Amino acid sequence: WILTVLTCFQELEKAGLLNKTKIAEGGRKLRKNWCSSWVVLVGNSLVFYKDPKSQSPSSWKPGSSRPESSVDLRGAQLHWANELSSKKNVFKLRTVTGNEFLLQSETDSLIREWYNTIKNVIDRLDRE
Ligand code: I3P
Repeated sequence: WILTVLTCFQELEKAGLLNKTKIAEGGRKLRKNWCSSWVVLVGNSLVFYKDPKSQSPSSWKPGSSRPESSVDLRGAQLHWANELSSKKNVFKLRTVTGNEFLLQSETDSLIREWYNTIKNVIDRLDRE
């Protein structure tokens, strides 16, 4: 089981807080609703959790730590998209199913790291 645990840790590539909004669902445009999200890149998926800071301690339950949503990165497209927002440091992630997300951070280095890490996963999956 130690091997299993090690494998799990290897697959966890990155985690952190980003601003997120979904802008399309199945190709249909949605109204923006920016919120802070705890983003975890694990294996082939980007998983979104509610920002722990936005939850009061009294409302926290073990069950509430389940993901809000997750995105399969296989076949996904990633583009810088500063033209799609008044915010800086924005990129767009589009899934094969036509769901589109904008992700943003005020910190240049942080958003670049996220972009590069997600891009590497997408490129790796494209080569498989
Ligand atoms: C939206 C909100 C978003 C903004 C969006 C507005 O208004 O202000 O923050 O996106 O701009 O429409 P509302 O709250 O009334 O829905 P950015 O912060 O990314 O610019 P947009 O419509 O030009 O995308």
